[in-house]
Amino acid sequence: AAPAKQRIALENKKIVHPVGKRLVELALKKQSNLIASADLITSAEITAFAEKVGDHIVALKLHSDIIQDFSDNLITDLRKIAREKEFLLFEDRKFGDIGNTQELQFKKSIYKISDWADLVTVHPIGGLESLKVFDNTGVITIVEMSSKGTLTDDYYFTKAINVSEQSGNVLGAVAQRQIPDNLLLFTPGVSISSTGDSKGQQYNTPELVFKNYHTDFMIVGRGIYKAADVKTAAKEYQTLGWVSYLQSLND
Ligand code: BMP
Repeated sequence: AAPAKQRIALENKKIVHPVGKRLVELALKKQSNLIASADLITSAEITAFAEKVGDHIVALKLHSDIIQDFSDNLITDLRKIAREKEFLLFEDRKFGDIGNTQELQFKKSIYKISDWADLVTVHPIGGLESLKVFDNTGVITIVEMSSKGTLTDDYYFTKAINVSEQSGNVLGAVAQRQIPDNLLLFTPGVSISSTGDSKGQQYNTPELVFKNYHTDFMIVGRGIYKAADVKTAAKEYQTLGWVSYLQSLND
């Protein structure tokens, strides 16, 4: 592979989307590039998790449609914790339809994602115009997946990046490689202790993703929420992520 270009520090990235700017601001203030994925299935578990990890993260990522007792109360509680502990709410919905359907899913479902999500993920498979419907919510496109055998090959990646750069709603992308500096890079598939699972997930270490991919934000799920001590694990990932980020500025 071609050598990675010099990393641009977060504060020097040309991010214009207000939610992207806020995320960068939070990262610098909290010295964290950690997004915790709360892939838990009850409201009680999710709010308890948010309380424990809140100080260490810049965003809490949810999959609303796995929550068995999802309600407006959960969102009220999470918004309060997010305000107190200063992190954003990130719905990993991975929209992937025509604009009109995405708009209905975004605004009209029982999850009312448009009411509360600062960030949402979208597969840009529906093309540029399908991304218009997300209003002021920050869109993060999935341009490459972390799982073994993903169909997001170089051809798809290049086209998906082009669409992302053209859309004013998109502030960043999910990928496992460096992307243009006008987009923030979000990288899941990060673990300190595991290399994968039995369902195709593949993990890299925080050191690798900051050094090799020049990621801006790492997304960690089981590495934190399955830990015996969730708060300590979050702090560990935060510190290792931030040190790795700073180190990558000098490489
Ligand atoms: P874990 O660290 O437990 O493997 O969780 C990773 C999280 O990131 C999951 O919520 C998954 O849906 C998400 N994710 C991913 O793993 N790979 C991708 O390419 C895109 C994702 O959103």
